[in-house]
Amino acid sequence: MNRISLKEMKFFGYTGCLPEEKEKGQYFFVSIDMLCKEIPGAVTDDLNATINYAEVYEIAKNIVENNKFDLIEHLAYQIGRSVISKYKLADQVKVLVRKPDAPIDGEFEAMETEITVSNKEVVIGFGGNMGDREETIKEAFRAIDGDSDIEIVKVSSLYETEPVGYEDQADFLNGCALLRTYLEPLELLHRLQKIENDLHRVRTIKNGPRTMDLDVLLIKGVKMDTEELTVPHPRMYERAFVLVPLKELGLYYGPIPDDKAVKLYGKINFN
Ligand code: PH2
Ligand code: MG
Ligand code: MG
Repeated sequence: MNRISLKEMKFFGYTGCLPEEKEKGQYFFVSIDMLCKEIPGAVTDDLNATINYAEVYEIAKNIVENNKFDLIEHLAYQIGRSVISKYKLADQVKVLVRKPDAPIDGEFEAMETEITVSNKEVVIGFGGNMGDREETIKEAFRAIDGDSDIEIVKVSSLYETEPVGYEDQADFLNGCALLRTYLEPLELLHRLQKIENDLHRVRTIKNGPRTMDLDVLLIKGVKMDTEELTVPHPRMYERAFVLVPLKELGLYYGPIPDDKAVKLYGKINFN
């Protein structure tokens, strides 16, 4: 991968667990590696087509000087998040923070941490079977597009699908989309839930009618199983209404159950 780095920037800051560290402060050394699949400025010699390291320096300096976090890990994470949110070009931002004068009685070079923040590919499924289904899907994607922390990479066609689970309800319009985001899985989930709620999603019957359902199906490199979110989505491989659009996007190659009809409905134009 291509890389732009800032090495061993020296700042005075107040991060530390001990009260004396927060009061007196100490020097921190910060290094940042920004890894990018492509740096167009390398080819075009244009500062606007790359990451301006002078701006990254200012971001790091401000965060170190103006916060009193307990942990150097958290300081590194906050720097990484600020950098990646400003520079979508970066696929990965590694932040190394060293504290050579940590208040420990003994001999050492430094206490150090390295934290990586990365943009990840995320696959979501979407669907709805109430109101103007097509318009609601467009609105959902306008909202996702309007979130500067989430990039829409590609969206499948829409499919008209018979209801699965609770069957006494109208047919759905479904599809899948590939997104790119550095948000943590639960942060992303909460952003998508807010969009569902804004589109008047009311939660009553399990698997019942809804204006808009936005489900996190897959996150590259992530497996998790918590109360709020399980990734990969535990039922996705049983559902043709998920697998057919996934296959269209080139993200699935396996068999597709044929117990419920899934008909191509059309492409959407999001504008
Ligand atoms: N969603 C469900 C349950 N059943 N059936 C179809 N056809 N499409 C859906 O999106 C869907 C469903 C739970 O989210
Ligand atoms: Mg669902
Ligand atoms: Mg859901």
